[in-house]
Amino acid sequence: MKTFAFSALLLVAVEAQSTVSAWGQCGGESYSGSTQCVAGYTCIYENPWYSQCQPGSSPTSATSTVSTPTSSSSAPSGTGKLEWVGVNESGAEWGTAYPGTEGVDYFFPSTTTIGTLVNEGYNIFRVPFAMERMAVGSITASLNSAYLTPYSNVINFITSKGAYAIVDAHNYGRYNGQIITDTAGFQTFWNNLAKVYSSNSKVIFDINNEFNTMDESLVFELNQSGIDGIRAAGATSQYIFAEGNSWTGASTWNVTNDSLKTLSDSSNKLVYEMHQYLDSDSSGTGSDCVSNTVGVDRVEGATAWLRANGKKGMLGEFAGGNNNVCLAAVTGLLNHLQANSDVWLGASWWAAGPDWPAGTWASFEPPSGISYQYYDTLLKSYAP
Ligand SMILES: *[C@@H]1O[C@H](CO)[C@@H](O)[C@H](O)[C@H]1NC(C)=O
Ligand SMILES: CC(=O)N[C@H]1CO[C@H](CO)[C@@H](O)[C@@H]1O
Ligand SMILES: CC(=O)N[C@H]1CO[C@H](CO)[C@@H](O)[C@@H]1O
Ligand SMILES: CC(=O)N[C@H]1CO[C@H](CO)[C@@H](O)[C@@H]1O
Repeated sequence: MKTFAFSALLLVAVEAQSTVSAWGQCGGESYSGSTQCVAGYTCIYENPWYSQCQPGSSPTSATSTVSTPTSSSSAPSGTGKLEWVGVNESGAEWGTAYPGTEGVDYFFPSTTTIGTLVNEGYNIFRVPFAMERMAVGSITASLNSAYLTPYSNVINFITSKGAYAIVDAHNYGRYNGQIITDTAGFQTFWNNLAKVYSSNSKVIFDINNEFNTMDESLVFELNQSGIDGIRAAGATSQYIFAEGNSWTGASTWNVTNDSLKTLSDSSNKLVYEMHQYLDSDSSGTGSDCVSNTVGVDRVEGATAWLRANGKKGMLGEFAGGNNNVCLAAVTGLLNHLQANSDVWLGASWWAAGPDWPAGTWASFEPPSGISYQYYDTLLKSYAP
């Protein structure tokens, strides 16, 4: 209500100013431009930091915080809040020297900065690891405690704070660079690892990061064997995140991964994890976003797929650069997920981690990561 009064005042004060173009920013903390949209568009309040010119002649409610999705899929029935908002904590998967040396080839995330983010309201952290370090020499090897112990310290720290920790095998469906075809061995790997966390319901198992350029039936089988291995370990209370082929992209999910809808989970806590970047090739290598609306454009097909198949989704990786176009695209994306929170459970930014240089465009490491500085206020406003 306070915000409403403030916007109304602002509107009166700047009436004489020029108009803002379609999808442009028209309000928000420290914004000083015009709040009047071009004909046919209305300035919609999204959050205290951002209002946007969206199609329509007048808002249904000036205090509405959720924009109406333009998707042609059936109407959302979201609760208006995501269950999870957080970040990736990258570092332990770095490098290709196996098992390699901690502090040289790879790094564990900082529990200090994770604590900072938890205190800000973030409640999910995806912690990538390399299977080659967890099981050295072969995927069926017993787990390597020199790597598992410090990794578990991070996981246990996160869950002790009440947040969820995603145990992410960051392997692209490969081990030592070779596509994993031994589904039984893969099941053994997950059985071994799930035993470690079987009594911790705040752990989430992420079977594999970004399968790509491999046979879809193999992706299916690896996923299914991972699920089966985890449940057979007695880890029955946890969510499992399954990723898809084609780098688990949300924008291509509806045309590459339809077969994954038949994965089965005896605990019925399976969530489809998708990734989406907003640069020209969706790779996340560029900090530019192709348009103000690309966030929504690239996920609405996945939203429709999730709803049509009665599934839940998690946007496990996303990011945008530190510029106005990306700010609009990221805001639109988060609003879309929130408006469709009946099928989207959450989102996690790529990436925090102590060893990203602070100037790396997507760095979310407190206090000086460039994206942390630019996006923290916005992102945490979506936290549950
Ligand atoms: C698939 O999803 C994309 C991205 O959201 C969308 O543009 C496209 O129309 C969808 N295609 C089908 C067949 O649903
Ligand atoms: C349909 C299908 O491919 N099912 C497979 C799922 O994965 C398990 C475990 O690897 C296989 O036993 C199934 O044949
Ligand atoms: C490889 C694969 O599973 N492709 C399927 C992905 O989903 C589309 C749309 O349902 C199917 O047509 C493809 O066969
Ligand atoms: C966009 C981005 O940061 N992608 C990263 C995803 O994770 C892999 C493995 O850590 C990195 O190599 C990518 O740069």
